[in-house]
Amino acid sequence: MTDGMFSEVLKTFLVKYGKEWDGREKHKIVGKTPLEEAAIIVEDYGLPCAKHEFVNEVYSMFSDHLCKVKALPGANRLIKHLSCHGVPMALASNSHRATIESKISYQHGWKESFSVIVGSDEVRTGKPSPDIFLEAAKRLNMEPSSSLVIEDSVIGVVAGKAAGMEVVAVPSLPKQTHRYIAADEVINSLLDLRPEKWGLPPFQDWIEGTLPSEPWYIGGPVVKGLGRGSKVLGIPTANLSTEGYSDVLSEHPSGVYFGWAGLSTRGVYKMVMSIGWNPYFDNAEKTIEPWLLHEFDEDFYDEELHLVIVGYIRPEANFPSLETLIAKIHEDRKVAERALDLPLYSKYRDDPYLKITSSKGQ
Ligand code: ADP
Ligand code: RBF
Ligand code: MG
Repeated sequence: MTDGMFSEVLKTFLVKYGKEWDGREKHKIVGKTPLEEAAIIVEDYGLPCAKHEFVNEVYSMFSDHLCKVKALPGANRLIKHLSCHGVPMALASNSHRATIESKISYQHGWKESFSVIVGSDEVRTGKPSPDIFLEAAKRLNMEPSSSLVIEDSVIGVVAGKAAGMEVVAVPSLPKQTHRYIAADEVINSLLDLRPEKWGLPPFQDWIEGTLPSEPWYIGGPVVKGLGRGSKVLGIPTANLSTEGYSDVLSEHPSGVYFGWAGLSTRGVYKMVMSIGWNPYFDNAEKTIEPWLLHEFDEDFYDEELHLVIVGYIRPEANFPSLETLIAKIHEDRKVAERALDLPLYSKYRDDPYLKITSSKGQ
């Protein structure tokens, strides 16, 4: 239950008790069983109800919301890929089996892809005990040592390692990598999983260093950033405000993307950008930083900038020096410049969104 929807339900629930959910407890409940979750929240908020009452109430509210839960970025792609290649898959969660089943019933093709489901109510102890994973391997008829666990919680990583499995962590909260040291690898999103590293068939949808996506759209006036782009890196980025884009941004992991940029009074240009916290600078705020691949004679703050984003290049990374960061960004530029000439991507140059002169909206 580590998705945004659960926070929404909790918020509503706590209001009934005159309390406010501030999300601070989020890292404490990630990966816990429903009862453990309840114990933490009931205690932290001093709620006048018993753990099981909490569970019953919250989960009945929650089940009304399950149909709105969106798959994580890259989840459908991964599931389709593995099931096309006949890789046996299990869903092993600290949630109860009934919750898991109703949750995945809204995701197209998932039920058929997971031949085994194990909930924490089906074993003696939930994660971090290895029971859930060992039971999953047993039902799949697989050796634990030849199983790969993909986990978003620290507790789950510990459970996977205790089961003798290889574990890739995909933290559900940003800036948490350091808490996942037990994992064999920590990746930023499922888009970054390289199945061949784990003896699984590689993805075949990468094209010349880029991963195509359905186009997505963001735009608004160019705002002041932290003043580092041109000054520190020699790479100006026309920052957009993240306000109003929380939905789009939560559907797309932080990382380096590319596409087309339309400036209301000037034209349409190739564009490569980073979205995220810029690990090298460890910014407190998430920023959207498009670099328009064109030489301009002047600044264009406050001008309307519209972006059509057509693909992904890589996750944001930290670098040992400013020089290596700059070199990497120039490499991104080359990848984007070349890819945008492919018909697959070049066709979006004519997207009407790039020519709209009014503010926001698609
Ligand atoms: P800030 O931190 O305020 O974003 P930057 O040093 O990143 O400052 O500079 C970005 C500004 O430079 C943009 O807002 C824009 O007005 C201008 N600019 C000039 N050329 C470009 C370009 N090729 N791509 C993006 N912005 C550019
Ligand atoms: N910053 C990072 O800390 N890590 C990165 O991997 C990274 N990649 C970037 C890729 C591109 C294409 C661009 C335009 C910027 C990238 N930056 C990255 C962001 C850079 O640090 C940022 O533009 C400056 O901090 C200016 O605000
Ligand atoms: Mg900038």
